[in-house]
Amino acid sequence: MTRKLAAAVISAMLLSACVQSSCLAETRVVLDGRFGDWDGKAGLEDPPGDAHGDACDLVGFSWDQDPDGAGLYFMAQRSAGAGAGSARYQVLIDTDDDGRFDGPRDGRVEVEYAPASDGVVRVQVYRGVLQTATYSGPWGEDSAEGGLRCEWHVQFSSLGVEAGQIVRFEVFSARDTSPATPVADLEDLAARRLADRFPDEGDIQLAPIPTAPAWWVAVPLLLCCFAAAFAAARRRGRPGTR
Ligand SMILES: [Ca+2]
Ligand SMILES: [Ca+2]
Ligand SMILES: [Ca+2]
Repeated sequence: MTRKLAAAVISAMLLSACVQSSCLAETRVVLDGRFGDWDGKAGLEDPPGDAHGDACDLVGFSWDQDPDGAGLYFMAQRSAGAGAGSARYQVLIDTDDDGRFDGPRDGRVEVEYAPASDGVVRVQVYRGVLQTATYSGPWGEDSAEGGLRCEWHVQFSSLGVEAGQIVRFEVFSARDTSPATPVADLEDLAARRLADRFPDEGDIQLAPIPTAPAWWVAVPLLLCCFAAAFAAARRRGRPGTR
């Protein structure tokens, strides 16, 4: 094996190792009511003290995509002044990226969080007016832990979202004692008995959902390296090429 071919093989092996190690190093979010797995994930702070006459003042919201592109994880954090009372969150999802959140194909995720009930989180997913999923689990801090943070997951299949789609979302908070609110008239939080909005203006747009696992990237790169090295070795072996 020539030195250049050996160098190409070693480079390819190093590339593969880098891709594999980066995949292994990525922390996956786990629905367990613990929040260390959210370190380094996408998210933004929300100003404290801007909620509308309600204890459910959002101070942070984070999100993360499933590694296999099957859905999204969310994590909401409210201010310490909120106490440990129950809360309600509403995530509106613009699934067709038309800037509206109340279309017949748009999604709505209703989340009820009860710290006093062992931090249980109940999730209801709607597509338009159709409820497509409901589930629950102990995915929030309980009262003894402060009752401020909770996490949940939404499958894209329950929203009608397919791989590669751009989606937007925005979040509202309220006491869980508030009645269900219509999606229309989004800006009038007080009339809808909602407390806070995230983000304060606009929405969060997510990049197309990646579906290819890392080895889909690594294998073609490795094949290209080997092909280039093999071609170089053949050129050097031909008479008159040196
Ligand atoms: Ca977790
Ligand atoms: Ca806030
Ligand atoms: Ca829409």
